[in-house]
Amino acid sequence: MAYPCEITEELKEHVVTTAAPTVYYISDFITEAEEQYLLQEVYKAPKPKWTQLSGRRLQNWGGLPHPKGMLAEKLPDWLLKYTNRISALGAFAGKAANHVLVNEYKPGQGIMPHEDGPLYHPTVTTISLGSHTLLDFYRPVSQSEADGPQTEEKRFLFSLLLQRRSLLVLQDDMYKHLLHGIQNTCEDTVTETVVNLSSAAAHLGQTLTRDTRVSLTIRHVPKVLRANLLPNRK
Ligand SMILES: O=C(O)CCC(=O)C(=O)O
Repeated sequence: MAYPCEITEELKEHVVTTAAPTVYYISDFITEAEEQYLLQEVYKAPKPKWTQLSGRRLQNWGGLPHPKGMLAEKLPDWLLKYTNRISALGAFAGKAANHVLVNEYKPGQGIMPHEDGPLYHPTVTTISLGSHTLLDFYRPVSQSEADGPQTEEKRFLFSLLLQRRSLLVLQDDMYKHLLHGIQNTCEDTVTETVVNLSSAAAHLGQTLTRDTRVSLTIRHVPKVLRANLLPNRK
């Protein structure tokens, strides 16, 4: 199937101009019924499909990204419906998403600031299920000693409020230069550092209590090894 090589007009309507380039945020990208369906499918996966990390657990679908190439596995139909919908927005420059990371965060869990790195096409798209979260953005540690101590607090730039059922698309500087992370907290207070207040239908001073959140992080891994091209191991 052919996908648009450029971001479609439909997605362009959802650009967040108050963040660094480039963020698209679509509220209610999926319906409540679709959210329930996706959560059911995530929790139907057998126990060994989960990897337990110290602050969250995850499922990997599509293969394990690797510098030598990902040994690609077909995505299940319940994910393909949504990965194809996102590819059809032109998010992956004409390519189809072929990798999904499912993260589950209980209230009080998060993820350290990090970059997604060079194994992926430089776009990350995320569907949030079950709960909102605040995704925080940081500038990288400066190499210049003149900049003094590089605490996380000093490097913090702004946050995006991701409501349940929303789609987030990050590209360009947001993907390539900034780090993103989620605080280990049970509650979020909406302040002026949240730059997508209107599109996320939130207001200043609001306190949002976290529930269990499942995120589907949907990406395109360009370097892929096909199983039938691998050397025969006897
Ligand atoms: O859960 C999220 O929205 C962020 C996930 C993430 O940053 C990652 O999987 O690398």
